[in-house]
Amino acid sequence: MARTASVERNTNETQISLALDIDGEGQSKLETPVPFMTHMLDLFAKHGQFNLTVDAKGDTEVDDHHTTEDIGICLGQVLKEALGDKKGIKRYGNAFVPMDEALAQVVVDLSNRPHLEIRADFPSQKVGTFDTELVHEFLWKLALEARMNLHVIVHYGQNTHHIIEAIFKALARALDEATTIDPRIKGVPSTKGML
Ligand SMILES: [Mn+2]
Repeated sequence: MARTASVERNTNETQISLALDIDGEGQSKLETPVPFMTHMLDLFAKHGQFNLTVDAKGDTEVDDHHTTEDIGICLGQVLKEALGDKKGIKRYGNAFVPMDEALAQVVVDLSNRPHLEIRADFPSQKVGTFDTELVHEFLWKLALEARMNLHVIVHYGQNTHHIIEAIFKALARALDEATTIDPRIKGVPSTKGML
């Protein structure tokens, strides 16, 4: 069964259509007014072996906040929907990714219990025109809507672009692992019998 989902979200602030194939080939088709997020979504798809389509418009004349946040909401929603009943998935994922001098670790549990822990310092408040505090906003809305437990630890790093890029690559790899179907796992990987 195809593990795909799509969503359309239209508000006075943003208009987003987003589609995800968990079992993809790392291909992305991205139209967003936030170039740094486009860059992050592109490498997220690539390193997670997901296929991702995003067509986003938003009130970036205000700032990138609403658009970044709402892409996070939509990505979380389609991830949850595409996973369906979660039968046979590994559920947990852990990935370390270095990017030059920066080292990020992301650990996920597709637990149906939303939580974000983030241990990361961004030396710069901006990367290009992008406010780095929006990384937290994106990750929290993603975790909330996907109903996953998401832990992000940046062990060290100096360059903020490198740090954020390492986070998104580690997120992709951790989610790739957690969503992988393991033929040894029968049913839902929880002693509760459901996730
Ligand atoms: Mn880069």
